Amino acid sequence: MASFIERVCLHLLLVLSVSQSITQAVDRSNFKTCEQSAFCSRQRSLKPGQSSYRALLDTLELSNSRLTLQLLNNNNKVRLLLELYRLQGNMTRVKINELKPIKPRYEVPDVLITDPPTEPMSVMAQDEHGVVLSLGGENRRLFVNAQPFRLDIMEGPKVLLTMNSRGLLAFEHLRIRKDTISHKITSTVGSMWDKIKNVFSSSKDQTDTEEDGKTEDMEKNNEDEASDGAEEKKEKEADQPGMWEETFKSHSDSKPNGPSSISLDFSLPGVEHVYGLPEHADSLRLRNTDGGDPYRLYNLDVFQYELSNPMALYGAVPVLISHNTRRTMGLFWLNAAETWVDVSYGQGSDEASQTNVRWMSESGIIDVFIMMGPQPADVFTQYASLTGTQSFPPLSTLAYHQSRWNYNDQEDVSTVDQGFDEHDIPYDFIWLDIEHTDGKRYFTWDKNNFPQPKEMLQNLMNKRRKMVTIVDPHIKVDSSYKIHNEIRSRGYYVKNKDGGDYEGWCWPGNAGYPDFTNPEMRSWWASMFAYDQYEGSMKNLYTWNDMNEPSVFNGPEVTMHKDALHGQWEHRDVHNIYGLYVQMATAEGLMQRSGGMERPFVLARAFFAGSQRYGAVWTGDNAAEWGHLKASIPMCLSLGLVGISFCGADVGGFFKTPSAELLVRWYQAGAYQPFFRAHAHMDTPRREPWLFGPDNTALIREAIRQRYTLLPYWYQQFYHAHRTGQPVMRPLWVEYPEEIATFSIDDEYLIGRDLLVHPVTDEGSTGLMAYLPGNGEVWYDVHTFQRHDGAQNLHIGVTMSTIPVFQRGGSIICRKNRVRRSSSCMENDPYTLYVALDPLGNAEGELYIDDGHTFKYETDKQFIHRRLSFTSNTLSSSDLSPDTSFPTVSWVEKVVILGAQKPSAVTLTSDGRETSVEFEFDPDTAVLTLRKPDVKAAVNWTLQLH
Ligand code: MIG
Repeated sequence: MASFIERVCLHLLLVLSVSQSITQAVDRSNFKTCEQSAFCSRQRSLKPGQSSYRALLDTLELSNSRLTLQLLNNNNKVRLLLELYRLQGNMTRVKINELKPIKPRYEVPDVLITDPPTEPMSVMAQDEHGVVLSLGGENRRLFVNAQPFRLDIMEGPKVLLTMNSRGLLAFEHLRIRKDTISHKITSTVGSMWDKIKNVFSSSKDQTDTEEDGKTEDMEKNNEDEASDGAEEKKEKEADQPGMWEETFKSHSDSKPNGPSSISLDFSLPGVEHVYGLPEHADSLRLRNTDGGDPYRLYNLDVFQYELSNPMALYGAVPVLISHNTRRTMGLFWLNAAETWVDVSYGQGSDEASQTNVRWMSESGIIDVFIMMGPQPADVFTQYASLTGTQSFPPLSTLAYHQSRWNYNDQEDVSTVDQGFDEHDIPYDFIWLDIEHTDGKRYFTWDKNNFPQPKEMLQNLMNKRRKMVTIVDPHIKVDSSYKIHNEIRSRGYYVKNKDGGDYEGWCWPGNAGYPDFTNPEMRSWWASMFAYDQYEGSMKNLYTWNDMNEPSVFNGPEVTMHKDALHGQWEHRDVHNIYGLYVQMATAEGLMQRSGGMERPFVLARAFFAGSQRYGAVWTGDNAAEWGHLKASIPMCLSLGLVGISFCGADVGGFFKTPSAELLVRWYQAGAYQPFFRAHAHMDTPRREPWLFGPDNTALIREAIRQRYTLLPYWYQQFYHAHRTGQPVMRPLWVEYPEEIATFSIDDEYLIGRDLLVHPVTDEGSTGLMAYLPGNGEVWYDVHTFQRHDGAQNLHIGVTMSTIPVFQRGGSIICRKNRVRRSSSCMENDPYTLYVALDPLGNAEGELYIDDGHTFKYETDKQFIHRRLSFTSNTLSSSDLSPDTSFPTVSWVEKVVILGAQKPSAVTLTSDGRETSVEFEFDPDTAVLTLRKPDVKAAVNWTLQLH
């Protein structure tokens, strides 16, 4: 335990760094470069060349859907086991582990939603140079080249992808420390050595039958080099710095298991654009990392992060998407250890373009899924089949959230709440940050400032509004704190390398970190959200998990020591998945407290592959700068590409103070991003929407109101994302995969297929250029209804009130135009249908309705899903899911047809009755408005234009 003096000093340091930082950028020296990360530097010093690995074809075994083959490292004779699977849905899985590791290596659990179903593979040809396997489909084949070891995936005559093409497969086998063996064969080490020998002799049983003395090799594998060229090789195999211990700043990493890193390279011929690998504050298209650092995936609490660089941030999803006009593919590197990824755009041997990608992870195994598309939508489907889809959020969580660090007390909450009503601005959630707790003890309330949490929540509930409180995963070490006592006595804390409870410094002072990788711990944690456990909680209270990287103020790189222990695994192995488990356990808690009836909402800062199943994420501590506003677009787009659709950035910027103009622009942009929350640092002046004069209040009100009118569309998009795994917020190329002009667009995106958004992100802007995609497509400005052709750059003049948004011709979008205090208040309100005709006079859309917050849509088929279509001058609503129902009173109050011609009459047919409908036609804008068709949203009807 730290002494009192130490604590005070640390605290002071912290406070100092927090306040200083307001004017500073990230302190890069707190975070490792690849050079400073021993394994990255070892791996990266290995240059492309002939691979030292050879596939031993005589070890090939093929069962129906699994092929195994040994790989031999010619230098040190260590053998690896390669496993290949052909997976259903046009995917290939490649696993590489040590054939006989001296102890198991970590394989990431809980990310894949099932053991991926396989399909049969067969050998098409085999000789001494290699094997050709059939992967089915359009003449898809996998070539295993024996020496040097290389894998090629081909379709017809084309190579889609090559693994180990540049010979960068490198697998640091687990080993016994040499100086330990030679210098200190004491009794303890001796017995350890014996144990390891036993491991070998037991593994021998399995290999005894193999020919040519392989088992002998095996015994020697890990310590003795083979005799050929042994001297030189031994030199190479000698321990390198940082293998058994590594220091960074004042921290040392004890590395009891020694080196364990892995690396593999992939070449993508014909590819010039790759995306993904969140989280980085960088462009959507990944940049060339030659000559700089690789993209780093290591969940870190990076204070004052900088833009346009590959440094690690709070979350990590090891998925890369490649795209060209013919094909989209994905690579999913299932590894939770610190990972670096090099991207190099260049040329292949035939001078055609080629992208090379190299993955390096500190521990674990190589387990990579190659998702072969071919369309963008196929890759999303493939990835969703592995890791699941976005959880379907409560409708209200798609509305506007008001947060700051902190709303001080109950009165503050109620004043802000009233402020929204006074200024006629809707909002659904108000958030309480860490100051609401009793001394940063989560699950408690500050007794002075929040003496009556239930009363406060009830007041919100009366207005059909909700609250989120923060629950962080660091627990104050305090014997009078129930949560701490329980975790300690149950042995649920992460342990330090010596076996005691790991303690670090965080908001509460000295803190323990629950071991969320332990399922027992997670279910205990979940039970703490029960209404009778979390005192003062009610059903309109939801949760925010911050600091789940985990953030440890006095830890190396502000996180946990890598040699801390999670059961048998080191923190090193599990680091990037820790945050996912925190959000998983919390979401489970919110579900359980309602007996599994209510959909949870949990916002988390750290995430991993699969986090989409547990809630929303945000981009952390951004700043009130135009550049950060711009960056929010590629950051959320990158997350959407890898399954995490529910993404947002702090509206207004967390650090610093936005100008009124920046704040307004940020509201306008945020209103069209999935997670829409204003948030601000404690030290910044208050910035509720009405504090910047009536004009700005009006602009912000209008942006938020636009969000509310579009909630039916957002909700339908999330329903779709949940069902199919398609992203909600999409880069243009996802829908226009052959349009090269869209491949590097960072400042514009689609919501679903039908809304194109180009927020204003420049100071003093009077106009911008938007690219309208699609040859033959038309786009309608949603505010003026002006129609524009696709496949062109369009100049748009902007004023402070402009939010450039276009609806695709051919689509039908449902809105609710009667905006009220909160989304729940609008539940039964009528819809207005916006029918945007394509050049042939057709349009299609959907309408999804359910109760907005329970699982009954799933368990009891309680929902309505309708297809709306306009063709041959007839708009009709038909049932997309005839076996489901939901008792809604919502009705259609208006239909607006864009790109229309004037009819002579309009008739409605519903329930076998035909009535005539009033209409208005504006010849200047070609807008036809049908007033009060007065038809229920949930029944079949047709509206015919004559
Ligand atoms: O170290 O809870 O990103 O949103 O307001 C800062 C206080 C801790 C970081 C979060 C931020 C939150 C703040 N937290």
